[in-house]
Amino acid sequence: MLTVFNHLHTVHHGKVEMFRGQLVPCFEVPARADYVLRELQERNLGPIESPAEFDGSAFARVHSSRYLDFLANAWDEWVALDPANAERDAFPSYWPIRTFRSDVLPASFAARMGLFSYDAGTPLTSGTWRAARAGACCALTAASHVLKGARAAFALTRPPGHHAGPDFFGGYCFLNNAAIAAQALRDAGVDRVAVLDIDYHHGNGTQAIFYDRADVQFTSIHGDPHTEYPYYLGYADERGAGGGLGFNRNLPLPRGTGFEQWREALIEALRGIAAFKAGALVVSLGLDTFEGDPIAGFTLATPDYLRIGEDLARAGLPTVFVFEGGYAVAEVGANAVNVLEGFMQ
Ligand code: SP5
Ligand code: ZN
Repeated sequence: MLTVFNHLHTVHHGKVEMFRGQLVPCFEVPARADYVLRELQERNLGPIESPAEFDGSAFARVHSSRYLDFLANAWDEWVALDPANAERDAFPSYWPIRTFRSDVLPASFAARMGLFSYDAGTPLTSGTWRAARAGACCALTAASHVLKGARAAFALTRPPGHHAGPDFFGGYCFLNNAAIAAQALRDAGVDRVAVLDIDYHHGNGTQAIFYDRADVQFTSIHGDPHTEYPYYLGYADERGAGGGLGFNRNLPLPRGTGFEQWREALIEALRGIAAFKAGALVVSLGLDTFEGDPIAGFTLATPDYLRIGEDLARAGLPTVFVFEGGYAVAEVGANAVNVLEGFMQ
């Protein structure tokens, strides 16, 4: 399988994130992508290339222009507030929740930081915009290979994307790489695109982007939001809105779920995807379902990921894989590459 690797990913390197009242070292670190790259090379999974250049128009198909403008300038604005900020990651402190306005774009940087985010665990750093942009280009390049007839392609990038919505960042995500790829497939003439999100955390950003659409079906298997991040979305009764009713499917599972039960949800998800008669599949490939993951609660083991790849292949669809979460750094390479190898067998 061909991999499109974001060689610029290292310029996004958060120092700390807010967790239980403390700033703790980031879980979402550059080494994650490097372990996956090394495993791809060691196991000779296929060619590894750099992304093609794309202008921002494909990003603007799923993100608002005021959000993209904010991201493009955020770091410079942060440093302009205080030159000492160059040594610190930027975090939001204020959020416009219920009863506040979101139509006004405040002049204050802090106020806009909160307007365009939903958690304090997602540091914005000097290289965030450059890394995220190159990552979205990886997703677009992978989609272009599939459009040209490749059976599958893998966008290996960080920061991840599936928590980023039309106009917000969060959950370590800034640009929604999977949504950008799915929209690009649609814009190139694929009538129906299925997105399957197998990260431990509900793909709230992707769901939000496609919630009222019947041309992109979104399915997510994830930790029950009653107890798991992102808490406020990902319940089974979220089925889509308006013309999109019936094209959103959430399969939450309790913390502690093991592979046999998880796989039943996967088979059920694939049944729904088959019924949708998609022309292409985008997989949000999170590996934080692994038993050793430090921030998640399922108990999948490394060999299980081969079987996941085999199950995904049986959908018989041209497939774009997009790297998402997975924080057991030393094992994330073997787990990711097992999915891809299982798929190609
Ligand atoms: C892409 C992705 O996987 N984003 C996940 C963002 C999760 N951020 C919140 C982490 C909450 C951690 N709860 C930890 C319990 C650790 N003992
Ligand atoms: Zn995750």
